[in-house]
Amino acid sequence: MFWDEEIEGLSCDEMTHIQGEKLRKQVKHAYERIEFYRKRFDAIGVNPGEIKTVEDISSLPFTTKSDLRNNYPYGFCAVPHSDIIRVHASSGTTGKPTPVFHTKKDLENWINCMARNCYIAGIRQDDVCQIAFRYALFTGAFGHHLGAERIGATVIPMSSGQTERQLMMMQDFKTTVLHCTPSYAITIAEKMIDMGIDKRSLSLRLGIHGAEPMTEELRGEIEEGLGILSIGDYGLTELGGPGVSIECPEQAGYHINEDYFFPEIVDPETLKPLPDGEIGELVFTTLQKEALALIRYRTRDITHLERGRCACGRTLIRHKPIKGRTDDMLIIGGVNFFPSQLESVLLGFEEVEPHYVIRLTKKGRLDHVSVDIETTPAFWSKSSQDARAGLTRKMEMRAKDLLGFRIEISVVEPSSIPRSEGKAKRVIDNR
Ligand code: DLL
Repeated sequence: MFWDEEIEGLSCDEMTHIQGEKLRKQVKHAYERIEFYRKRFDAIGVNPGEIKTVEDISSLPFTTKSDLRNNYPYGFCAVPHSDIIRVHASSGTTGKPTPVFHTKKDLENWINCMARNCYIAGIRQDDVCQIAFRYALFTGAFGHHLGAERIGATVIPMSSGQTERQLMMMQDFKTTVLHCTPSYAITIAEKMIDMGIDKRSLSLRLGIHGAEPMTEELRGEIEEGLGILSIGDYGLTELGGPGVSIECPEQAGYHINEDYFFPEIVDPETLKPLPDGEIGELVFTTLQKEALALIRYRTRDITHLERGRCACGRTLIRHKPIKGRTDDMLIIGGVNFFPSQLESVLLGFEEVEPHYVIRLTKKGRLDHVSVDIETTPAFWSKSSQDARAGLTRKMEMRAKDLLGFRIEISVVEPSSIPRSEGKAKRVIDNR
């Protein structure tokens, strides 16, 4: 039933014990091999020998993306460069990328994490997996490719884009699993309608979607549009990419590979650890890395943790869907909110499609938020000006109830907003 019988059903005590052992070694490795950590530990008077159990982790310093940037490219590399067999990097388009390095063992561990994740999601040997993440420095495609291949499934390395061709391959090779971002899944579902392909004529049954947030409403659109079960998949380049956590078919939180990544939730302001169940910033310490050991890495992602056996039988600790990132949080007129909260409101209306942009501008000294959202083709073609104005009014009222201030919403023509093949850009800040 499980990919890793010994790990996935461990009791909390057993897991904590294993984590403690691994943490001790990882901290020693980081201290001895990475100058940045040696200096940080010494500066705050922490001796790695004092770290004996996971409870001791709170005495360790945090690591941020700026720390990685300031030590680009090899400052955090804990092994001789000749031991590195693979480099990936973040998908950001500006500035220097954030790299991740793999030794042979790191790559093998990544494959195991990804195979475990693909298995947890429900992939089996007789599946045909179409990888529609981009093959590039970006980790998404390679991770999914390696994991599905390790299970023994058939892998089609399509990369993202060429949506008509994606659909042709799905038809001809009877693809059962689609791996891509949630926004690209929506783009594919829409193209299917344009091409007159009936979803029931495809063999697709499962989608694994990650690299960007997926609200329940967006998941509903994907499941309905493609006729599949949609599973959320989480990770970040700095930790290797995907392979950190994944949902099982219960869709009740993301099981973390906690024998590889030790999770904490901290208050992003005070950096104090928060108890299970409280919402805060997700922080990870790697437990088995050779090349890029990271201590208390601040992901900026906001969520909470939940312990206990899942209905799937696994005990791996779960995090809830990511609400947003601390650096994506919008502060308008003193109110903090995440784009995902607004998305939930908008997609609650059946007259609209999941294609929208949020624009932030200044009106005088005040921040102004406006949203353009496409309607369904049926609504657009049948509705009068009054009906469209009535719909925007209803959406604006619902948004105001949630956020407490007015957002200007316009419904726009179907297909007028650019489609995404990777991570969607939904917020344009012109302030
Ligand atoms: O997006 C790795 C990945 C590839 C994960 C494919 C899953 C599937 P980065 O480009 O470094 O790496 O971006 C990492 O993306 O800190 C989150 O803010 C966001 N993110 C990733 N997965 C999810 C998810 C890859 N399931 C950043 N839900 C992370 C919400 C996600 N946000």
